Amino acid sequence: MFKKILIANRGEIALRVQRACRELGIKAVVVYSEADREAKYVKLADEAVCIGPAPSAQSYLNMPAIISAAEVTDAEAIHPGYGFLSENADFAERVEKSGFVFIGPTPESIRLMGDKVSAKQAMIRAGVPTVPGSDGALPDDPAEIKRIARSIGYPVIIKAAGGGGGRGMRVVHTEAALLHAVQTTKSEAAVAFNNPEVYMEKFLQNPRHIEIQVLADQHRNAVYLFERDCSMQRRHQKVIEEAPAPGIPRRLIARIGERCAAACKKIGYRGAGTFEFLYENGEFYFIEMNTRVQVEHPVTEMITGIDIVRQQILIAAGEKLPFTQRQIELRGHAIECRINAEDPYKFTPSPGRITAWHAPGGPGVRVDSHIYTGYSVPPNYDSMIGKIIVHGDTREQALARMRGALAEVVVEGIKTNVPLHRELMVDANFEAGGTNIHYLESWLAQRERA
Ligand code: MV4
Repeated sequence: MFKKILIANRGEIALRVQRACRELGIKAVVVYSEADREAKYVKLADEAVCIGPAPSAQSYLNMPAIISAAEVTDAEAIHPGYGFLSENADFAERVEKSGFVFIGPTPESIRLMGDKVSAKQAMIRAGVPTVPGSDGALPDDPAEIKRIARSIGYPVIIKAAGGGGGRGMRVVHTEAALLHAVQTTKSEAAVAFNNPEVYMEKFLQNPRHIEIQVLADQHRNAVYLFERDCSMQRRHQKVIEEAPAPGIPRRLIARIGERCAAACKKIGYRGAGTFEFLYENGEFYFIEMNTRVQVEHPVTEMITGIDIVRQQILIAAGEKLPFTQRQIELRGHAIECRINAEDPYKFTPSPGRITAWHAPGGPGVRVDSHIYTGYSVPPNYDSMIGKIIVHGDTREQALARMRGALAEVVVEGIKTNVPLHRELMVDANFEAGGTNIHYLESWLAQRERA
């Protein structure tokens, strides 16, 4: 096992990885920017190395600085967390070329999934159902593009191969608008992703976003850890996640989960990963794969009892998965509310000093956060400052526990979205379960009018 790991991230996930290291008896090195110097998890780490000024381009995205930090501290492996360099194949490659272990998939897997066209083709070959669409990237011939759209049927969506997570997409409702939309998406993609390739899919109007968590080791073993429902989102930022997904037949999840695990074996995937699907009218359609640990991983940990970050580390060290698919049981229900330093209704960032922090607690309540009374939320990064996760025997119990946790929590000195969560937890449609990806935005628009 590793003796020392470097954590190439910040905030709650840096603390989360540090906790996993401590439990495994592994020393944790954190890197930090000048803006994060005072953070408690930085002081709590076995060693800490400043890698540059506040802007992430000069610190958390600074590959040479991070690799040098691993060299000077004699770390053996690097955990990238989420965001920043976590899905950067070049970084994974440089980490390994420098003699460290990248705690994640191979650079080849990251690259395969980073290109959404090659990712989709790999999934089709592996037997994972995908959204009906173009066979690979769109050709240049206008007549051919029109023919493809006609055969799919309008509305269609044009997506950049280099995009993902909602970047570089355009919905097209009529043939009259098609070619201009393709051209514009291509030009934007050439600039944004340095790759003009685009592909076409049937546009699904009211899907849910359901994702399957997987773990795969370096010995051809792969399992799925059920699903998460991440439909409650605004502008591609998830706000609430839960597991299992309300109302989806368990047999269907098992079938799709088995396909995901089989796909992992087929492509030689290793580490933690997430298969993102759109779910509409009882059908699953693969859209993208994330090759990192995700913000919402705790809801899966709560329903399975499996520590995903611990498993990432063990897999990277070459160990075999300590369980088979049959041994993984789903227990109860979990819900996560992301706590953001922002105006709860205008969504403008609200960085600054937290003058009071009181964390909720009690049975089935987990808080993943690096904040404390007196902590200053820097203005330079994502506004998420932590997560409240609850678990219950049933969804109703989990909901009741989340309502209690949100009633207890105190964050003073900055604005947070806690008031928004308090309202959503008593919303009749959320309570019923199964709302789609447009629900939150229409709920907010409605609220605005009222
Ligand atoms: C789609 C779609 C409808 N039909 N693809 C947005 C993020 C990116 N991961 C894929 N996205 C979508 N792809 C087809 N064929 C609708 C979305 C979408 C969405 C997906 C998941 C969660 C939130 C979303 C919000 C708007 C659009």
